[in-house]
Amino acid sequence: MLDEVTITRAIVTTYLEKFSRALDLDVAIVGAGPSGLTAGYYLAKAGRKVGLFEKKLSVGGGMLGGGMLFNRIVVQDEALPILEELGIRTTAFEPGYHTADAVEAMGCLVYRAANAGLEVFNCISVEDVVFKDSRVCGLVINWSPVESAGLHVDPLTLRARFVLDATGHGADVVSRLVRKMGVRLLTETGSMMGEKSMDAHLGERHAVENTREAYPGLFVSGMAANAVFGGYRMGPIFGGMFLSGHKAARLILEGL
Ligand code: 48H
Repeated sequence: MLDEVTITRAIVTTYLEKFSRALDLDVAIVGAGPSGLTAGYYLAKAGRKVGLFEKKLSVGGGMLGGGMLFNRIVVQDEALPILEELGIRTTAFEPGYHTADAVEAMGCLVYRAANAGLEVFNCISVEDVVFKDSRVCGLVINWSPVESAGLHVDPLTLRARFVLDATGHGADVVSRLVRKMGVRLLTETGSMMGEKSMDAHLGERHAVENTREAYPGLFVSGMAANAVFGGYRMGPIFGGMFLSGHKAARLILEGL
């Protein structure tokens, strides 16, 4: 006979165990889009204690919608080895261009990352960072429905040796840090340089080049990297997002 309260206790107990493990992390990733999940996969694969916080109920960020809701993505040659490693099937279109199903790509990415040990927390918004000795060293989090309902509920806090802002176009973590602390970023101007208009070729290159530390303890990847360091946008080609996540993981592993 199945018991409702045992089902409830199983959920509450194991969630709290998972949450407790995430209170002291090697790396805290914000945003479950392609770049954040790819970084999470490689960091977890390297044996690091890594947690990812996503404010939406669903994971996947901007990849699930493909281009204008046509749920296919395009990737270029350079990114193919990563897609192959993740088990994402691709079809050659024209020389240098490959396509994949956006939903399958996201499913494979989440599956491989979770299997490698990435702990994913959905419906949790990052609303601030922990800031000590001129360094970002943790996250301030709350349930996203609390935020969207405008309830006055104090957040909770976790510690991380490094934080990765993978929040896409808004570069939400870096924006909040700049707004609250008025810090000088590691950009050319010291401030957020802002995303530029569309140039697929440059945008893809910039997403990878701009993947780096934006402030001590705080790295950026994907579209957040272009928003912070001033890169072009690229539309629904996603190779740069996978490559950026891969690079973010490599740089953070060096830092650890
Ligand atoms: C928790 C948060 C918070 C927060 C936001 O936008 P994403 O898919 O991010 P990337 O950079 O991995 O991929 C970008 C790509 O999807 C894209 O938009 C492209 C290629 N655009 C090109 C173009 O020309 O437009 O995912 C970011 C995730 C989302 O799921 C957000 O919900 C989440 O971050 N997020 N999670 N706390 N404060 N802010």
